[in-house]
Amino acid sequence: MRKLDISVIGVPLDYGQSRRGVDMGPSAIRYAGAIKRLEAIGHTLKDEGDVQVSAVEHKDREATNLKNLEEVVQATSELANRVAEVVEKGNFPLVLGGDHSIAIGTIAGLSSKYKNLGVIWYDAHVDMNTAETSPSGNIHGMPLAVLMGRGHERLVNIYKDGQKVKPENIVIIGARSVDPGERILIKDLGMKVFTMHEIDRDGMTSVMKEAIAYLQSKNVDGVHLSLDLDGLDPLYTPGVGTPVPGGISYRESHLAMEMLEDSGMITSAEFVEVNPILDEKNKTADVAVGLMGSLFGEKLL
Ligand code: B3U
Ligand code: MN
Ligand code: MN
Repeated sequence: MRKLDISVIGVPLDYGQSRRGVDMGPSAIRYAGAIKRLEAIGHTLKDEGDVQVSAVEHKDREATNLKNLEEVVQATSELANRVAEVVEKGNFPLVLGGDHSIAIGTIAGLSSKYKNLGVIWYDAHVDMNTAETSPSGNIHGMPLAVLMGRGHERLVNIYKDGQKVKPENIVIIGARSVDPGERILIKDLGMKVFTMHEIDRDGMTSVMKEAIAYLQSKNVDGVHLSLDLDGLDPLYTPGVGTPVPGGISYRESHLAMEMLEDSGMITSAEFVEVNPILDEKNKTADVAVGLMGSLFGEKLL
């Protein structure tokens, strides 16, 4: 098993969507024992604290249907710098959200080191809306489009200009809520998506084997896991802003994490959308920390 130097960065950002509480995600995940859990496996942990998130004055806002654009730009820009520092010193970035718009910053920062990054997007949604297609104006429904170079230029050009990930280097797992504009983009770009249909039909073992082999065939120089807790069924992770029934089970999710650990390919990770206000006794944060255990090599025997 790899022994990693893991740098934990919290991003208490809730401006990428419309429900309060997801800004408390990093605290809930720390409270659920993330640091000790990973230290017990044998890794070295450094808690780098939280990225500063603040409201921006309203006077100079541009007219856009993107909600809280200034705040998201500010926080994700700082996050990108912090992630870049972490990878430049050779540490493994583990980012705690916050809503999923933080992925714009995480992956922008990773682009300082990885020139052909692979991404696993574990999510009920595909997060590929743009200002034109978004039904909500919520930026947490847009990060994957932004990272492929599509969307508002202030977001696309965070950290450095343009596309951060190639569409063919992305694998989406768990999708079951896709908007019409997102469907068109997926088809146009020929993206690799394992919806709940494939997971039900072929089983998680087969899906993960195929996902891992697919990314290996792209000769990626690193793989980022972006795990939205709403990828799991709300039975297991009720503390999320937009739960969608019919999701990935607790056991399938642990298996997926264990198979990723066995592959040795994951070089960074983020766990997002934990909302303690909507949760039941920190259940969702507990699941997040359990999944981290499996992803980082915890073994039963
Ligand atoms: N696709 C919808 C809903 C959504 C996306 N991500 C989450 N919810 N968590 C949207 O608003 O773009
Ligand atoms: Mn998401
Ligand atoms: Mn989601």
